[in-house]
Amino acid sequence: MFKVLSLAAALLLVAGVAFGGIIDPCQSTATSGSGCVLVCPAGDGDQLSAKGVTISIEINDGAGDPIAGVPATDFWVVDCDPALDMVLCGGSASSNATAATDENGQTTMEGDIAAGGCADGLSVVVQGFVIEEGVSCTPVCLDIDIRSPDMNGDLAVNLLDFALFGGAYPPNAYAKCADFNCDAAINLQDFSAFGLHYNHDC
Ligand SMILES: [Ca+2]
Ligand SMILES: [Ca+2]
Repeated sequence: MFKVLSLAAALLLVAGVAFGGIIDPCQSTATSGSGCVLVCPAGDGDQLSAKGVTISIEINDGAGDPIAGVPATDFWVVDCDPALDMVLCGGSASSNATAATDENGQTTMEGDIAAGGCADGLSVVVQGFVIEEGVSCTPVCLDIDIRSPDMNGDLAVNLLDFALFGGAYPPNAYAKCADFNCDAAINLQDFSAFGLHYNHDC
């Protein structure tokens, strides 16, 4: 009996220690507007802020208390749906927060994302954990469409991508990943965006 009680006490102690100051992805939040962002492996694509999709982040512990001082470099974004294959350039360095979390546990992500490939939604990662929501703690998927001249996601914009782009250019069938400004048409505007990033890589 004593052993059981002391085990329970030890567990409570561990739980108590773990509760404070440890990031809880489900108690944390990530929000943004909806939009379309062109990314390039070279990191010279659209700024999230310029496209109206600045990501607001709040980091809390298991008790719902804010955690200050989480470094900017501990944040990055990933494709909500791995099947759409957005590929990050430099991994976590591809998309950091603007600053460490403040006393309210808050920071933002406003800059560019160094990446290739295509995505129809982004999740925010903090220290390797995807920020979650709801009672079932499911990953937050922000309504941000990612398009890149690096269409095959090998982190270089070259002739392979040009062939893919050409394959989606009228009169060929529309392919959303080649619609770099998400205006439901593939035309000279998209071609111009492609040309701007030709030969770019990480
Ligand atoms: Ca490529
Ligand atoms: Ca377009």
